[in-house]
Amino acid sequence: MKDMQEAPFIKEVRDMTANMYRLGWDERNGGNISYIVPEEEVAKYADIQHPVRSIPLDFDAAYLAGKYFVVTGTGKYFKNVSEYPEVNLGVVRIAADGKSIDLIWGFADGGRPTSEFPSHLMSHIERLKIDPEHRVVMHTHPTNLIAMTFVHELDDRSFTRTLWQMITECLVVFPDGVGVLPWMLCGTTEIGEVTAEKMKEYRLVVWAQHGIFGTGKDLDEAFGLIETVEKAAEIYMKIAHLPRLQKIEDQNFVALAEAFHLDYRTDFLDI
Ligand code: 2HA
Ligand code: ZN
Repeated sequence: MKDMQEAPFIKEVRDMTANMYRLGWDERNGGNISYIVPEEEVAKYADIQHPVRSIPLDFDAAYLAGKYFVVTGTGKYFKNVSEYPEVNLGVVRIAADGKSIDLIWGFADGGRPTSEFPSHLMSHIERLKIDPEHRVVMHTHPTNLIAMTFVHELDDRSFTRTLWQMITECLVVFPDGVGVLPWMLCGTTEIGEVTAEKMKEYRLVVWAQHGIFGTGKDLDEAFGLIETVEKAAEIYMKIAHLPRLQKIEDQNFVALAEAFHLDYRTDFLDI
């Protein structure tokens, strides 16, 4: 059997967590990733017939029964994932009844998936209903985005408009906009449910004063969405207190949408 630590999907998560740590978004145990991988890929690196142990889930994930995920561990630091993947990551399979998960590999010190795993799984379910290619849920604490949630109103439309107005390409990258939730207790099924509800409309959901959830068909897509939002938030935080002499007008968004054939939230424009 090949070495799981060298599996391409583990290597991708090792590289991504190291990159995100260096951006300063994943202090201490901040942030978590879950990534759907095909059974035939996992089977090249582990004995899928004999799980290491079973871990209970406190909600019904039957919709995802039989699916395999790479997931970061609760209490684990992104800083350490690349060097010690077998302790900080797990490869898990959702059990047939959806009420527990089988650990196939990893969490070698007795660990468990991230405390946000319910939010991840509920978001996976909603995104898969919309896009069968969907694979990744990524949660992180981008600095400028969190700052912006202290000084900007928190409705989806106005938050999205401000982000779009900060960089021309924002409308092209996330024409579907971003959903925004007020401060809520994290790590609960309640925040998972409202996050997943927003995921019916958006690939990105902001948690005010906490961070963001990004989704996509691969790690690059989820990360690319989040880094674009974070860059826009950074520009907002640099200019929010300054007089503005120019802006991107709604007419400019219409021109962009025509040029790039965008399917975008026209109801977020004032025209
Ligand atoms: O995994 O980021 O929201 C730690 C967190 C919880
Ligand atoms: Zn968090």
